[in-house]
Amino acid sequence: MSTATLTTSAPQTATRWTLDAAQAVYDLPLNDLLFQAQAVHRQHHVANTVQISTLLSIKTGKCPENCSYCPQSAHFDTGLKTEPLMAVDEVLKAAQQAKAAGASRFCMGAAWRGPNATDLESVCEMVKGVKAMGLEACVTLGLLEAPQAEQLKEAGLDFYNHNLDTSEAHYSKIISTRTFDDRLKTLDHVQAAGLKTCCGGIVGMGETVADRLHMLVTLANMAQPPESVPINQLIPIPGTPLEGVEPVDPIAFVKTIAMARILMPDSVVRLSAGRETMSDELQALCFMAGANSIFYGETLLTAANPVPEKDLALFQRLGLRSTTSMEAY
Ligand code: SAM
Ligand code: DTB
Ligand code: SF4
Repeated sequence: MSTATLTTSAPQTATRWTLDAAQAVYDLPLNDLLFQAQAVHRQHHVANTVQISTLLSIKTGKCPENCSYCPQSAHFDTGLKTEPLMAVDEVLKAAQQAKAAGASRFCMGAAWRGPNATDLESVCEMVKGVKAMGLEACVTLGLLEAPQAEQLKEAGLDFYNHNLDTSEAHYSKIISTRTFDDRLKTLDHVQAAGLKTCCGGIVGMGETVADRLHMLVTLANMAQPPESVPINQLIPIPGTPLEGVEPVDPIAFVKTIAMARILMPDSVVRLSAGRETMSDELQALCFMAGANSIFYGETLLTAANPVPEKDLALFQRLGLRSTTSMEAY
Protein backbone atom coordinates (compact mmCIF):
# COMPACT_ATOMS: atom_id res chain seq x y z
CA MET A 1 0.00 0.00 0.00
CA SER A 2 1.68 3.22 -1.08
CA THR A 3 -0.91 5.65 0.31
CA ALA A 4 -2.97 5.54 3.47
CA THR A 5 -6.72 5.19 3.12
CA LEU A 6 -8.33 8.42 2.00
CA THR A 7 -11.39 9.35 4.00
CA THR A 8 -13.95 12.05 3.39
CA SER A 9 -16.04 11.97 6.58
CA ALA A 10 -15.66 14.84 9.04
CA PRO A 11 -12.27 16.05 7.86
CA GLN A 12 -10.42 18.42 10.19
CA THR A 13 -9.18 20.30 7.14
CA ALA A 14 -9.58 19.71 3.42
CA THR A 15 -5.97 18.57 3.17
CA ARG A 16 -5.37 14.89 2.39
CA TRP A 17 -1.98 13.41 1.56
CA THR A 18 -0.33 10.73 -0.52
CA LEU A 19 3.10 9.35 0.30
CA ASP A 20 4.50 10.78 -2.96
CA ALA A 21 3.17 14.26 -2.21
CA ALA A 22 4.63 14.10 1.30
CA GLN A 23 7.99 12.89 -0.05
CA ALA A 24 8.10 15.82 -2.50
CA VAL A 25 7.68 18.31 0.34
CA TYR A 26 10.23 16.44 2.48
CA ASP A 27 12.76 16.66 -0.34
CA LEU A 28 12.62 20.46 -0.53
CA PRO A 29 15.75 22.33 0.50
CA LEU A 30 15.73 22.66 4.30
CA ASN A 31 15.11 26.42 4.24
CA ASP A 32 12.10 25.99 1.95
CA LEU A 33 10.68 23.22 4.12
CA LEU A 34 11.13 25.27 7.30
CA PHE A 35 9.67 28.36 5.64
CA GLN A 36 6.58 26.40 4.58
CA ALA A 37 6.20 24.78 7.99
CA GLN A 38 6.53 28.14 9.78
CA ALA A 39 3.99 29.73 7.40
CA VAL A 40 1.47 26.93 8.06
CA HIS A 41 2.19 27.22 11.76
CA ARG A 42 1.42 30.95 11.85
CA GLN A 43 -1.83 30.50 9.92
CA HIS A 44 -3.12 27.93 12.39
CA HIS A 45 -1.50 28.69 15.76
CA VAL A 46 -0.35 31.62 17.87
CA ALA A 47 3.35 32.13 17.07
CA ASN A 48 5.91 31.73 19.84
CA THR A 49 3.62 29.96 22.30
CA VAL A 50 4.20 26.45 23.61
CA GLN A 51 1.72 24.26 25.46
CA ILE A 52 3.25 22.36 28.34
CA SER A 53 2.22 18.94 29.63
CA THR A 54 3.63 17.09 32.60
CA LEU A 55 3.87 13.31 32.70
CA LEU A 56 3.54 10.88 35.59
CA SER A 57 4.02 7.13 35.46
CA ILE A 58 1.14 5.83 37.60
CA LYS A 59 2.09 2.15 37.12
CA THR A 60 5.66 1.39 36.22
CA GLY A 61 7.23 -1.61 34.50
CA LYS A 62 6.31 -5.33 34.25
CA CYS A 63 4.42 -4.63 31.02
CA PRO A 64 3.46 -7.81 29.12
CA GLU A 65 4.04 -6.13 25.72
CA ASN A 66 7.39 -6.41 23.93
CA CYS A 67 7.86 -2.95 22.39
CA SER A 68 11.58 -3.00 21.49
CA TYR A 69 12.15 0.59 22.58
CA CYS A 70 10.54 0.45 25.99
CA PRO A 71 12.25 0.35 29.39
CA GLN A 72 8.99 -0.89 30.94
CA SER A 73 8.58 -4.14 29.01
CA ALA A 74 8.83 -7.29 31.17
CA HIS A 75 10.56 -8.95 28.19
CA PHE A 76 13.81 -6.99 28.69
CA ASP A 77 16.10 -6.51 31.67
CA THR A 78 16.50 -2.74 31.88
CA GLY A 79 17.11 -2.55 35.63
CA LEU A 80 14.00 -0.42 36.05
CA LYS A 81 12.43 -0.10 39.51
CA THR A 82 8.87 -1.35 39.03
CA GLU A 83 5.88 0.12 40.89
CA PRO A 84 2.25 -1.02 41.20
CA LEU A 85 -0.64 1.37 40.46
CA MET A 86 -0.22 4.50 42.57
CA ALA A 87 -2.84 5.59 45.10
CA VAL A 88 -5.25 8.28 43.86
CA ASP A 89 -4.17 10.87 46.47
CA GLU A 90 -0.47 10.45 45.56
CA VAL A 91 -1.28 11.06 41.91
CA LEU A 92 -3.31 14.16 42.77
CA LYS A 93 -0.44 15.53 44.85
CA ALA A 94 1.82 15.24 41.80
CA ALA A 95 -0.84 16.89 39.63
CA GLN A 96 -1.04 19.81 42.04
CA GLN A 97 2.74 20.25 41.81
CA ALA A 98 2.60 20.12 38.01
CA LYS A 99 -0.10 22.78 38.02
CA ALA A 100 1.93 25.00 40.38
CA ALA A 101 4.90 24.62 38.02
CA GLY A 102 2.81 25.88 35.11
CA ALA A 103 1.63 22.76 33.27
CA SER A 104 -1.74 23.03 31.54
CA ARG A 105 -2.16 19.29 31.03
CA PHE A 106 -1.41 16.35 33.31
CA CYS A 107 -0.69 13.06 31.54
CA MET A 108 -0.81 9.77 33.40
CA GLY A 109 0.84 6.70 31.88
CA ALA A 110 0.45 3.05 32.87
CA ALA A 111 2.52 0.10 31.65
CA TRP A 112 -0.38 -2.17 30.77
CA ARG A 113 -1.45 -4.02 27.63
CA GLY A 114 -4.78 -2.50 28.62
CA PRO A 115 -6.53 -1.68 31.92
CA ASN A 116 -8.72 -4.14 33.90
CA ALA A 117 -12.04 -3.00 35.38
CA THR A 118 -10.72 -2.29 38.90
CA ASP A 119 -7.71 -0.35 37.66
CA LEU A 120 -9.83 1.65 35.25
CA GLU A 121 -12.09 2.75 38.11
CA SER A 122 -9.06 4.06 40.01
CA VAL A 123 -7.82 5.88 36.89
CA CYS A 124 -11.28 7.48 36.51
CA GLU A 125 -10.97 8.81 40.08
CA MET A 126 -7.56 10.25 39.17
CA VAL A 127 -9.03 11.90 36.07
CA LYS A 128 -11.87 13.46 38.11
CA GLY A 129 -9.37 14.84 40.63
CA VAL A 130 -7.10 16.29 37.95
CA LYS A 131 -10.05 17.93 36.20
CA ALA A 132 -11.26 19.41 39.49
CA MET A 133 -7.92 21.28 39.67
CA GLY A 134 -8.63 22.96 36.34
CA LEU A 135 -6.01 20.97 34.47
CA GLU A 136 -6.60 19.10 31.22
CA ALA A 137 -6.30 15.35 31.75
CA CYS A 138 -4.62 12.82 29.48
CA VAL A 139 -4.05 9.12 30.09
CA THR A 140 -2.20 6.41 28.22
CA LEU A 141 -3.20 2.94 29.37
CA GLY A 142 -2.66 0.73 26.30
CA LEU A 143 -5.42 -0.95 24.30
CA LEU A 144 -9.02 0.02 25.12
CA GLU A 145 -12.42 -1.48 24.34
CA ALA A 146 -15.24 0.89 23.35
CA PRO A 147 -17.02 0.85 26.77
CA GLN A 148 -13.72 1.60 28.52
CA ALA A 149 -13.21 4.68 26.35
CA GLU A 150 -16.77 5.78 27.18
CA GLN A 151 -16.10 5.31 30.91
CA LEU A 152 -13.03 7.55 30.67
CA LYS A 153 -15.01 10.17 28.76
CA GLU A 154 -17.70 10.16 31.47
CA ALA A 155 -15.00 10.69 34.10
CA GLY A 156 -14.07 13.91 32.27
CA LEU A 157 -10.95 12.80 30.39
CA ASP A 158 -9.82 15.19 27.63
CA PHE A 159 -7.09 13.26 25.74
CA TYR A 160 -6.11 9.64 25.25
CA ASN A 161 -2.49 9.02 24.17
CA HIS A 162 -2.02 6.02 21.95
CA ASN A 163 0.82 6.25 19.44
CA LEU A 164 1.14 4.50 16.09
CA ASP A 165 4.86 4.77 16.85
CA THR A 166 6.00 3.87 13.32
CA SER A 167 4.73 2.89 9.87
CA GLU A 168 2.55 -0.17 9.40
CA ALA A 169 5.42 -1.84 7.49
CA HIS A 170 7.99 -1.26 10.24
CA TYR A 171 5.61 -1.99 13.13
CA SER A 172 6.04 -5.78 13.25
CA LYS A 173 9.85 -5.38 13.43
CA ILE A 174 9.40 -3.40 16.67
CA ILE A 175 6.50 -5.13 18.47
CA SER A 176 5.05 -8.61 18.06
CA THR A 177 2.60 -8.84 20.96
CA ARG A 178 0.04 -6.60 19.21
CA THR A 179 -0.60 -5.32 15.70
CA PHE A 180 -0.78 -1.93 14.04
CA ASP A 181 -4.46 -2.72 13.48
CA ASP A 182 -5.00 -3.22 17.24
CA ARG A 183 -3.68 0.32 17.73
CA LEU A 184 -6.03 1.73 15.06
CA LYS A 185 -9.01 -0.02 16.68
CA THR A 186 -8.28 1.59 20.04
CA LEU A 187 -7.98 4.98 18.34
CA ASP A 188 -11.41 4.38 16.76
CA HIS A 189 -12.95 3.60 20.16
CA VAL A 190 -11.31 6.67 21.68
CA GLN A 191 -12.60 8.98 18.94
CA ALA A 192 -16.07 7.39 18.93
CA ALA A 193 -16.31 8.12 22.66
CA GLY A 194 -15.68 11.80 21.93
CA LEU A 195 -12.19 11.91 23.41
CA LYS A 196 -9.39 13.88 21.77
CA THR A 197 -6.44 11.82 20.58
CA CYS A 198 -2.78 12.31 21.26
CA CYS A 199 -1.10 10.11 18.68
CA GLY A 200 2.32 10.20 17.11
CA GLY A 201 5.45 8.10 17.11
CA ILE A 202 9.15 7.58 17.59
CA VAL A 203 11.92 8.59 15.22
CA GLY A 204 15.20 6.64 15.34
CA MET A 205 14.14 2.99 15.50
CA GLY A 206 16.00 1.98 12.35
CA GLU A 207 13.09 3.05 10.12
CA THR A 208 13.47 4.70 6.72
CA VAL A 209 12.37 8.23 5.85
CA ALA A 210 9.50 6.62 3.89
CA ASP A 211 8.40 4.83 7.10
CA ARG A 212 8.33 8.16 8.95
CA LEU A 213 6.34 9.79 6.18
CA HIS A 214 3.98 6.84 5.95
CA MET A 215 3.21 7.11 9.66
CA LEU A 216 2.51 10.84 9.32
CA VAL A 217 0.39 10.34 6.19
CA THR A 218 -1.65 7.68 8.04
CA LEU A 219 -2.28 10.17 10.86
CA ALA A 220 -3.05 13.05 8.49
CA ASN A 221 -5.55 10.96 6.53
CA MET A 222 -7.54 9.87 9.57
CA ALA A 223 -11.16 11.09 9.40
CA GLN A 224 -10.18 13.24 12.36
CA PRO A 225 -6.40 13.69 12.58
CA PRO A 226 -5.11 13.63 16.17
CA GLU A 227 -5.48 16.91 18.02
CA SER A 228 -2.05 16.29 19.52
CA VAL A 229 0.91 14.67 17.74
CA PRO A 230 3.89 13.68 19.90
CA ILE A 231 7.12 13.18 17.99
CA ASN A 232 9.57 11.27 20.17
CA GLN A 233 13.24 10.77 19.43
CA LEU A 234 14.22 7.29 20.55
CA ILE A 235 15.89 7.29 23.95
CA PRO A 236 18.14 4.23 23.59
CA ILE A 237 17.59 2.21 26.76
CA PRO A 238 20.30 -0.29 27.80
CA GLY A 239 18.83 -3.80 27.88
CA THR A 240 16.26 -3.16 25.12
CA PRO A 241 16.75 -4.56 21.60
CA LEU A 242 17.11 -0.99 20.27
CA GLU A 243 19.87 0.10 22.65
CA GLY A 244 22.53 0.15 19.93
CA VAL A 245 20.51 1.52 17.03
CA GLU A 246 22.13 4.25 14.89
CA PRO A 247 21.06 7.68 16.24
CA VAL A 248 18.83 9.70 13.95
CA ASP A 249 20.38 12.55 11.95
CA PRO A 250 19.24 15.72 13.80
CA ILE A 251 18.37 17.46 10.53
CA ALA A 252 16.17 14.50 9.55
CA PHE A 253 14.49 14.81 12.94
CA VAL A 254 13.75 18.52 12.34
CA LYS A 255 12.38 17.66 8.89
CA THR A 256 10.05 15.08 10.46
CA ILE A 257 8.69 17.74 12.82
CA ALA A 258 8.19 20.11 9.86
CA MET A 259 6.30 17.39 7.99
CA ALA A 260 4.04 16.74 10.98
CA ARG A 261 3.26 20.48 11.06
CA ILE A 262 2.54 20.71 7.31
CA LEU A 263 0.50 17.50 7.11
CA MET A 264 -1.53 18.28 10.25
CA PRO A 265 -1.87 22.08 10.33
CA ASP A 266 -4.42 22.24 13.15
CA SER A 267 -2.75 19.71 15.44
CA VAL A 268 -0.47 20.59 18.30
CA VAL A 269 2.90 19.00 17.54
CA ARG A 270 4.79 17.95 20.64
CA LEU A 271 8.58 17.77 20.73
CA SER A 272 8.47 14.80 23.10
CA ALA A 273 11.02 12.24 24.36
CA GLY A 274 14.69 12.79 23.62
CA ARG A 275 15.07 16.50 24.46
CA GLU A 276 17.52 15.69 27.26
CA THR A 277 20.25 14.99 24.75
CA MET A 278 19.26 17.70 22.24
CA SER A 279 21.14 20.96 22.03
CA ASP A 280 19.29 24.25 22.49
CA GLU A 281 19.96 24.92 18.81
CA LEU A 282 18.33 21.68 17.71
CA GLN A 283 15.28 22.36 19.87
CA ALA A 284 15.12 25.91 18.45
CA LEU A 285 15.00 24.42 14.94
CA CYS A 286 12.20 22.07 16.05
CA PHE A 287 10.17 25.06 17.29
CA MET A 288 10.87 26.83 14.01
CA ALA A 289 9.65 23.70 12.20
CA GLY A 290 6.31 24.01 13.99
CA ALA A 291 6.60 22.14 17.29
CA ASN A 292 4.39 23.91 19.84
CA SER A 293 4.27 21.66 22.86
CA ILE A 294 6.72 19.91 25.17
CA PHE A 295 6.76 17.60 28.16
CA TYR A 296 7.90 19.66 31.11
CA GLY A 297 9.49 18.26 34.27
CA GLU A 298 12.70 16.37 34.93
CA THR A 299 11.26 12.89 34.27
CA LEU A 300 9.17 11.68 31.35
CA LEU A 301 7.63 8.38 32.47
CA THR A 302 10.87 6.74 33.59
CA ALA A 303 13.55 8.46 31.48
CA ALA A 304 15.23 11.82 31.98
CA ASN A 305 13.91 15.10 30.58
CA PRO A 306 15.53 18.56 30.92
CA VAL A 307 15.11 20.11 34.37
CA PRO A 308 12.48 22.91 34.44
CA GLU A 309 15.12 25.61 35.02
CA LYS A 310 16.85 24.61 31.80
CA ASP A 311 13.60 24.75 29.83
CA LEU A 312 12.67 28.12 31.28
CA ALA A 313 16.08 29.49 30.30
CA LEU A 314 15.61 28.07 26.79
CA PHE A 315 12.14 29.63 26.51
CA GLN A 316 13.62 32.97 27.53
CA ARG A 317 16.48 32.75 25.04
CA LEU A 318 14.06 31.88 22.23
CA GLY A 319 11.36 34.38 23.21
CA LEU A 320 8.82 31.58 23.68
CA ARG A 321 6.06 31.66 26.22
CA SER A 322 3.94 28.95 27.72
CA THR A 323 0.23 29.02 26.96
CA THR A 324 -0.25 29.07 30.74
CA SER A 325 1.59 31.02 33.45
CA MET A 326 5.07 29.85 34.38
CA GLU A 327 5.50 32.48 37.06
CA ALA A 328 5.63 29.84 39.78
CA TYR A 329 9.16 28.91 38.70
N1 SAM B 1 1.58 1.37 27.51
C1 SAM B 1 1.00 2.43 26.81
C2 SAM B 1 1.23 2.35 25.33
O1 SAM B 1 2.20 1.75 24.89
O2 SAM B 1 0.42 2.91 24.60
C3 SAM B 1 1.43 3.78 27.31
C4 SAM B 1 2.82 4.05 27.73
S1 SAM B 1 4.05 4.04 26.47
C5 SAM B 1 5.49 4.19 27.45
C6 SAM B 1 3.84 5.60 25.66
C7 SAM B 1 4.78 5.94 24.54
O3 SAM B 1 6.05 6.25 25.05
C8 SAM B 1 5.06 4.90 23.50
O4 SAM B 1 4.03 4.77 22.58
C9 SAM B 1 6.31 5.46 22.85
O5 SAM B 1 5.99 6.34 21.80
C10 SAM B 1 6.96 6.26 23.98
N2 SAM B 1 8.26 5.66 24.39
C11 SAM B 1 8.43 4.59 25.18
N3 SAM B 1 9.75 4.32 25.32
C12 SAM B 1 10.42 5.24 24.59
C13 SAM B 1 11.80 5.48 24.32
N4 SAM B 1 12.76 4.70 24.82
N5 SAM B 1 12.14 6.53 23.55
C14 SAM B 1 11.16 7.33 23.02
N6 SAM B 1 9.85 7.14 23.24
C15 SAM B 1 9.47 6.11 24.00
C1 DTB C 1 4.59 10.09 24.18
O1 DTB C 1 4.46 10.07 22.94
N1 DTB C 1 5.76 10.20 24.80
C2 DTB C 1 5.59 10.15 26.24
C3 DTB C 1 4.04 10.11 26.39
N2 DTB C 1 3.59 10.04 25.04
C4 DTB C 1 3.40 9.12 27.24
C5 DTB C 1 6.33 9.06 26.89
C6 DTB C 1 7.82 9.05 26.56
C7 DTB C 1 8.41 7.92 27.31
C8 DTB C 1 9.91 7.92 27.23
C9 DTB C 1 10.52 6.79 27.98
C10 DTB C 1 10.24 6.79 29.45
O2 DTB C 1 10.16 7.85 30.10
O3 DTB C 1 10.09 5.71 30.01
FE1 SF4 D 1 4.12 -1.60 27.60
FE2 SF4 D 1 3.53 0.78 26.50
FE3 SF4 D 1 6.10 0.10 27.07
FE4 SF4 D 1 4.86 -1.12 25.08
S1 SF4 D 1 5.34 1.07 25.21
S2 SF4 D 1 6.10 -2.13 26.68
S3 SF4 D 1 2.77 -1.22 25.86
S4 SF4 D 1 4.44 0.42 28.53
